[in-house]
Amino acid sequence: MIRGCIFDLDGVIVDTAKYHYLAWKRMASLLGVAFTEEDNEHLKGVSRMQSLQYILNKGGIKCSDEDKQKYAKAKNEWYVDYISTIDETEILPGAQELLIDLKKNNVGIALGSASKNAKPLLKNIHLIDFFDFISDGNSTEKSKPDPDVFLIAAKGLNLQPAYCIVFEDSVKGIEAALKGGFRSMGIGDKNVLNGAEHTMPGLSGLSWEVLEKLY
Ligand code: B16
Ligand code: MG
Repeated sequence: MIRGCIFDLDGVIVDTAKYHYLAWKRMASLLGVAFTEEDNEHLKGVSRMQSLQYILNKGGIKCSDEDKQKYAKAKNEWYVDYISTIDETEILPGAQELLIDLKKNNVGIALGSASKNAKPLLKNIHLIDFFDFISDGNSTEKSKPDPDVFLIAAKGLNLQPAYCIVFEDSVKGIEAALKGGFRSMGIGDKNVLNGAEHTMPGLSGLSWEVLEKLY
């Protein structure tokens, strides 16, 4: 019996995963580290500082905490610049339709994103009012695969994890959902998100009726 839906943001609701990728690629190149799309898969759903650490490790680079803060700040400034002109056209197919349908059926809606830029982003694409609760990178220091960001979201909806579906495009996010005792829907390639209970290429075609049947 499902009462709530918890959505990841980047790569599920809005097409921003590519901007994180571009900004990290720029930073990696500045640091002289090769950075591929495959490397990027490891960063999806991962906090800013842990993403930076992945790149530093890959390049065998050791630096001070002060430098790390400087690099993370620069990446974020590039990312914020990329998303500054974002609008409704970058909402991923089916996302808005599903949110409308869930609202109509009184299903709790929460965000469970690792991003500290989640709120301004949701405002820019005019979807923020659909969310009953927002749990994001400012809500917890613990990064996916820790389930904390989703547990905070479920608490915000006043629901137990078992009554909520987590929609996630990252392997670490699906791992977090499973650890937290949530139902899960992988958004993307089912060979990559093979831990998820169900997988869909995107939110297109999903409705409350479909979800009720699946779960
Ligand atoms: P920020 P999600 C995650 O968002 C992204 O997938 C990940 O690439 C990013 O590093 C992380 O947010 C932190 O984002 O630097 O904006 O705080 O997929 O959990 O919605
Ligand atoms: Mg994501």
